[in-house]
Amino acid sequence: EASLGEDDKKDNDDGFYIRRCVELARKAIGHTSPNPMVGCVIVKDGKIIGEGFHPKAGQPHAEVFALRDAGELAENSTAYVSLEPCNHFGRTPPCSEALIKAKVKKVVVGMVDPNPIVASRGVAKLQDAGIDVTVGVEEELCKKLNEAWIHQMKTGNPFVTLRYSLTIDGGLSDDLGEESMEAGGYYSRLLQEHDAVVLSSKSLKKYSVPESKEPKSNQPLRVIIAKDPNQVIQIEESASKVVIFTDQQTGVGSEKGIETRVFDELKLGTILEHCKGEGLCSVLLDLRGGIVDFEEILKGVEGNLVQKLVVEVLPIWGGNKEATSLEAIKIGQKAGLNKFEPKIVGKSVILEGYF
Ligand code: AOF
Ligand code: ZN
Repeated sequence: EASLGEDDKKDNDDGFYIRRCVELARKAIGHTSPNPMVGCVIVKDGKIIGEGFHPKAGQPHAEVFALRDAGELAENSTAYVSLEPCNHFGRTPPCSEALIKAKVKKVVVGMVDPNPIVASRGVAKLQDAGIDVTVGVEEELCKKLNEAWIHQMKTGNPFVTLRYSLTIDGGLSDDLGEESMEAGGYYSRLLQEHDAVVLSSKSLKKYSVPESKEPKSNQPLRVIIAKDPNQVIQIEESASKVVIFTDQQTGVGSEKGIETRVFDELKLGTILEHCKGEGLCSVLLDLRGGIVDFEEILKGVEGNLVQKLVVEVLPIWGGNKEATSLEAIKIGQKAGLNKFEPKIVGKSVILEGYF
């Protein structure tokens, strides 16, 4: 993504600096879970004197890095943060206190923290200390940045993205577009953004287990749904973790002692419940090869198990029309796909929607 230049500053400086916070926060994409991505800039006399972002759960928050960067100049400055500063002792001490100690004059916050242990207490603490606080600048952008984390924080359930490919004549396809797996390709980015990807073992016959090609990327846990009885799943050595989910009927042999979990029934609900139990905050359901059938996916959508839909339309003909029946159309309609601007990625069209 292009960096923000002086030209983007326009007349609304608060918006400009919060957009810069979001840009900084994104540097840690895929690395902060179960924490959000957060960016912070310290501004004095119209100049940025400090910048920081939260790199990883357990490490200091964005504000701490930005204040360190600014040093003593932080006195009488304005701090911009994409998420409300925290006010609790968690893995790290409260950022509200760090801002007060640094004697900042004003704090501009993108959005309040939905975390019940923070929820407006950070803002209150700053105000009690006489700091001028503005809340809700570029709020939509800040919410989009952490859509998965916000959902997980509010519901306790993982944020689930459903993905499938359609051919130009509306059939279902097991293919990905040529550029989709490359660095900058949308699939590579999806992998980077999610804690886990759920795949069908059927898709592995034709494709190797996908890994994000983004530089220094997080690699999601790869959950492989074993659908072929007695299939031996062979997986190349890789940095990312793999786990096989299977049911009692199928059973599955695995090479190199890959971790295998056996369930009574491999239903969408069971799969996601297990992901939740493992502390996974976001899950990508990649429908290639079929994880569960569309009827069940539709039920999952209706039961609010799935939050987001990403469809890749490939410039080829002749996908499987039977599998795309009525349910697939209903799923697309429910996600309001027609309201969204399609993106052209390589030779594919990508549609995104929310349920
Ligand atoms: C901020 N700035 O950069 C982040 C915040 O376990 P801890 O101590 O890291 O606390 C995690 C919580 O702190 C997280 O759930 C969220 O509410 C807040 N994260 N807050 O002011 C940051 N990462
Ligand atoms: Zn904090």
